[in-house]
Amino acid sequence: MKARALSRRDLFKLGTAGAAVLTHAEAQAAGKKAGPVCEEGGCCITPSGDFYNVERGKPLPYQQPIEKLREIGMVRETWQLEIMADPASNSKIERPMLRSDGTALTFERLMEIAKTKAVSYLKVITCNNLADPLGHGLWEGVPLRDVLWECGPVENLRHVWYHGHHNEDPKQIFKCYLPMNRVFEDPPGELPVMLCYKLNGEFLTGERGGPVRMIVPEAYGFKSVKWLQRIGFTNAHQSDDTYANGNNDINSWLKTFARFGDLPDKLRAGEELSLHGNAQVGISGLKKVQYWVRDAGAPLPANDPHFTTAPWQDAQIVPFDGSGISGFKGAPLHPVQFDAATRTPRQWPLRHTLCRWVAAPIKLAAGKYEIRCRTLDENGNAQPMPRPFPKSGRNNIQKALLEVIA
Ligand SMILES: Nc1nc2c(c(=O)[nH]1)N[C@H]1C(S)=C(S)[C@@H](COP(=O)(O)O)O[C@H]1N2
Ligand SMILES: [Mo]
Repeated sequence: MKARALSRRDLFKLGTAGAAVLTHAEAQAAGKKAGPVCEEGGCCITPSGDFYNVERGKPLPYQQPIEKLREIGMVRETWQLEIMADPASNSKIERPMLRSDGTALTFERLMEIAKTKAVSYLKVITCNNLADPLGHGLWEGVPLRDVLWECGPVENLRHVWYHGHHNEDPKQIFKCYLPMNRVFEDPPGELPVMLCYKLNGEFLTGERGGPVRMIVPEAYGFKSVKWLQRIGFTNAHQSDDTYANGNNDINSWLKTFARFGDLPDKLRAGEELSLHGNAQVGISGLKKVQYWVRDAGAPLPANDPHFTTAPWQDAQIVPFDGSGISGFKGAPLHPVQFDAATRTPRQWPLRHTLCRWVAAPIKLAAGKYEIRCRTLDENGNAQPMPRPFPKSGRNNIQKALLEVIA
């Protein structure tokens, strides 16, 4: 995995932020990746180029010359997706889609299917191994089931696996599995797994995983395989994702948690402090974001590692404001998330998205402070419950340090 550059927020969290570190606006002005920090509006839409990347591949497919990209099918004109019964399994399908006989799925054919089946929805991409979301946007694609159904599935079908372009080097493969039933049926209120070709109204760039990537709405980033190349129907009864290596929990749903945005690390007494940040809305929804300011010198509450008895204060979730989202215009918004008549979210925040929160300004006396933020999910459970284990996604209570100078 390629390490990403430390953002200002990372530094802030380490308590080392200084005047020389770029703010979000400065990062954008300097042409650096700005991540999904949202400084205005309720909806933290990340421009495609501002996403942090988590990617493997030597070379990375999108960094190759255009002739090579054409050759390996990593441009829309030459992209082909193969769908087959896993040769290592006894799955039966009637109509595989193969390169060898010219039946592989082309981008043109995908667009044909999209005319009647396309959907789009908001989703945050988060790596279970990183504290911050990588980016959030409106993804458009065709439900995977609509393409798999054309292959005529027959029997012995328990999972699908899929992988991206990997330089034909088995060591570089990045493979994922999904239960067949997850693909063919969405539980009530859930979004479809999709073959995705657009983000925020534009075709996917190579950096973002184009021509086509998988998007799995409720899952961590590793299920959303980029540079999609092949799908297999298998009778394997278990998932065997590449990401199962490294102790990752491959069955984890997105968790709910709050993060701070750009905050000062020093203030003068009498100056107002406006706490703000974003919150990831996981499978269990988001009821509240809360913060807690404490004197850094005072003892922490005894026998309460998750600070459940601390005097948490409520922050406010910023209402949805879609004014800046050009991709909404013609997008085939999914009815699970959006009202068809008003083309606005049915509620805010929505599950699997990133929202913005702010707290009423406060003034603090001179001293050193620790400031924490957390979420309460729709079930009323405070983060990091019910699953505080980092390998299924990080949802620790974030701590920031602040010095108020007399
Ligand atoms: N083909 C391929 N797809 C991939 C990966 C990869 O290395 N190769 N990384 C995965 C991981 S671990 C994450 S967290 C997300 C990151 O998506 P992003 O780079 O669009 O932010 O992509 C996923 N898809
Ligand atoms: Mo990841």
